[in-house]
Amino acid sequence: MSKLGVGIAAKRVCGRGFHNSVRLASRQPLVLNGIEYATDNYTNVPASIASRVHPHPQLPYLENQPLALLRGEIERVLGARYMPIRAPSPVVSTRLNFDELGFPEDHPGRQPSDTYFVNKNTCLRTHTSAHQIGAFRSGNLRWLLTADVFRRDEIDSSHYPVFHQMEGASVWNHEELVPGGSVEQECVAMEQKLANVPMEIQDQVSVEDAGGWQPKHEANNRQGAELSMRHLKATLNTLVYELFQPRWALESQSDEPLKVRWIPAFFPFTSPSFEVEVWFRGKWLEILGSGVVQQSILDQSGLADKMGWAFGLGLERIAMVLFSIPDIRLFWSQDKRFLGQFAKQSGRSLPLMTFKPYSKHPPCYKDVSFWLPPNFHENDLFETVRDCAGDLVEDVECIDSFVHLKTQKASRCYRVNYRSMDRNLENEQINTLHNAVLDRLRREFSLEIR
Ligand code: FA5
Ligand code: MG
Repeated sequence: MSKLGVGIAAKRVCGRGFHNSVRLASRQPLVLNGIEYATDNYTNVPASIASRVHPHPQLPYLENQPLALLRGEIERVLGARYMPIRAPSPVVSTRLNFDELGFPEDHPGRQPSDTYFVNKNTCLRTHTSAHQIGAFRSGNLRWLLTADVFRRDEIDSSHYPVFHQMEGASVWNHEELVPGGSVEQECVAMEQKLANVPMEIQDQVSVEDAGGWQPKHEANNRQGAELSMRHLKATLNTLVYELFQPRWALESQSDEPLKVRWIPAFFPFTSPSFEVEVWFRGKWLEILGSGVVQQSILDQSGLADKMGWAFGLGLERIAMVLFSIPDIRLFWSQDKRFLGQFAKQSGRSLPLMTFKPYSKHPPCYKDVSFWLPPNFHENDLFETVRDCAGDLVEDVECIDSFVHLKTQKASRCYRVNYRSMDRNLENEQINTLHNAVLDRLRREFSLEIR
């Protein structure tokens, strides 16, 4: 289920039953990129996150960075007709990130437990869609925007509070969306190529299940909406094929073709909406969300007479699979043993290589057990650990939970796994770190540690 769709991203079972919490505000201005922002009781950006805020996204633009190689490949596959846009600072208004996109007031994505708030009306963008209207307003009808996005989330090898997305979109005048017109010609060209490659496309979703056509489609240009959707599917199936086929061919032992499937989704800013999944290493991997752009978005963009599609994909998730990168923290490594492996190989912009882990240093587990205070969300715990230990924390897992029969107090026990990616950690150092975590939990959330 999509985080920005009908539900919240799947959380560990232990996380259920927690209430959302808002960290006590210091009321001192928050400085991000040298700019001071007023704070209030929504403010929940810790120092470790504030230090990741830059005027533009960084990693997808660094040489020898896997995320940069992947961005380059996606731009190459989609072609020069898509205007590449490097996003501005991630500090955006909640109007841009939520309201203008049609998020209802009570949408879970708006909770301070899930989103970093600078103050009530300003947040760190949680998705590239925050810039959809801006990109359209600047006059681009086809574009591909890259940004760092921020979400409060669990801690494990595939979740990090900052990750990168690319958002693409294409819209046309209604006159172009007619049989035999330029859009249909592009569809036919892409579909003919796809018909001749070894890829199985599972695409039986009914439009009704995917949110249905919009009122304006039904009233005005249903045929145009159908062509937009057809173009979206041909474009993204082509992208999936180009990205995954070389890897699939190298790894798959059988004659089985690469498989992609389209499943219904819900996003407030597209309808019909779909998620795209790729069958890889024995499971379906969700790589993107997409759909036909809501008319309200086009109206706000000054493009009321147009129609088209948009999608948003996660770069880390794809790069981890394509290059066999085992831990999402590695993307932030400056270690030559990491970046050196992604030095460009001649002739290929996206090297067909498998990352070789250069070390596996021993882990160090520390548990923390406490009585659950009211209004505490497990993301508060995750973030406190992250803020104290930085990238030395690999995983935090709920290992026990029970309710005391007499007092009815709920107890939780979490196991924190500390492990460095590039050196051995001394037990003493970890004890100091872990004690700092416990101190802060006591101070900031009045946790009764057991
Ligand atoms: C969105 O963010 C929508 N804005 C996508 C969209 C754009 C839909 C345009 C329609 C039109 P979602 O939360 O599902 O949706 O994230 C999109 C993609 O980002 C996911 O498919 C996944 O590839 C990636 N992603 C999401 N959460 C994470 C995470 N915690 N870690 C790594 N990648 C993630
Ligand atoms: Mg999703």
